Amino acid sequence: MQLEKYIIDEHNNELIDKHRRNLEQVAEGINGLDAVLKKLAAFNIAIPSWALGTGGTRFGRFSGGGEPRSLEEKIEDVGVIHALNRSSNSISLHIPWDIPENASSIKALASQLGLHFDAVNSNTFQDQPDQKHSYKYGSLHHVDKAVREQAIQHNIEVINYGVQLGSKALSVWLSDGSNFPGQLNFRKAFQNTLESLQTIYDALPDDWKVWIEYKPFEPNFYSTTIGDWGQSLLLANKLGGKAATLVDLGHHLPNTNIEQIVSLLLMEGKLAGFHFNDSKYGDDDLTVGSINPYQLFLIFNELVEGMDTRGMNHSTAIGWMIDASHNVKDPIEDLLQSVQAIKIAYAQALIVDKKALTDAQNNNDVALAQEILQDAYRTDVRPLIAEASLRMGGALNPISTFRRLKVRDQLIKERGTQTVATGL
Ligand SMILES: [Mn+2]
Repeated sequence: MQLEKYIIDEHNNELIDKHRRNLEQVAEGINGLDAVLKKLAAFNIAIPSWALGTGGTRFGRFSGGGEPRSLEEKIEDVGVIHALNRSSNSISLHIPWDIPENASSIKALASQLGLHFDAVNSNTFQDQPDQKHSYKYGSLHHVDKAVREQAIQHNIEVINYGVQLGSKALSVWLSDGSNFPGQLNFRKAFQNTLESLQTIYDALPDDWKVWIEYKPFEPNFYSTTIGDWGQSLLLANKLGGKAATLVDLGHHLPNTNIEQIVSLLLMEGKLAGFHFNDSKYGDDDLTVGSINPYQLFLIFNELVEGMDTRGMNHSTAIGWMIDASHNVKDPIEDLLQSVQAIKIAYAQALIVDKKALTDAQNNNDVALAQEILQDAYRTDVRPLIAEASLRMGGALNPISTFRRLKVRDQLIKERGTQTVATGL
């Protein structure tokens, strides 16, 4: 289904007076309001193709109704999200869960909805029915060259799909690791991974990048071959200028200072992109901003400061994507909430008084530095997000519009109650 703009406008009209009052109130205290709104309007976050169905755990999966049954329907769902928030103009495909059988018609459907294709993601963490060698003991790091070769070829195949769709990056996350001490020679595992990635790197088109994601544990519980940002950065540096590190918020041990990691990766020009989610314990894949919105703000504060220092375009220089799972929520509502939370943190980071903060840092005025950050964090920037969305033709309140328009009911009518989207 497609949402017509006039339907969104109708609902906006009911909310517009209250919105204007709220905006006026917050606008007063903001320097360079127009520039902030322009940056917010330009900011987009990619939606992964695997997040449009209900997520499951290893214990079970409770799907909701109206889940997309095909890649086409997944793209339509992203179209609904983008029509509502005007901030989700791309989709990130996972191969083989979402193989574009007919690339040109898939591309045409996406562009009709104002969407393009973000990074393509390979999968060597599961065995596929028709594959010769198993990834039980890893893929790119495997002790057997034949297994490594199979995984390399898969990644090259993913690049080829991406080329057909206009993607510009390959995103690699490996589950390679070990479950028990002694199982693996760490150095050989790293060297095999590097050698495999080098072959993949050499197959990248000139204007492509490879993003190397890291994760400390799960599915392996003793070691992960690309377990942290140091290991990812080491690989990226050895590979060359087209390789960089991808940070997934959930892929850190508890209490890791992620804002410091992104600051240094940006300094090195090696921050490829970001996977947003939130967590209480580990890689929980919860809705962005649902547990620790202050951390998200602190990360964005470093992102904005670091990108401005290097003169980078906030919206396009880095890959922004949600990587989360929704076990109990409507996936579209969850994604709308996540995008809003990201934009709130971004807006708060944009309104930090940078000059005052730098002065406070140079004067070792610790209390003032904290005041400056928290002053931005405690500002209710939601009217700014709403205004940016309105100016781009989106909804003032995407979730309430989604509910008012009974989008899920229509999807259930169209697709049925028993549909199951591909993914985890
Ligand atoms: Mn991720």
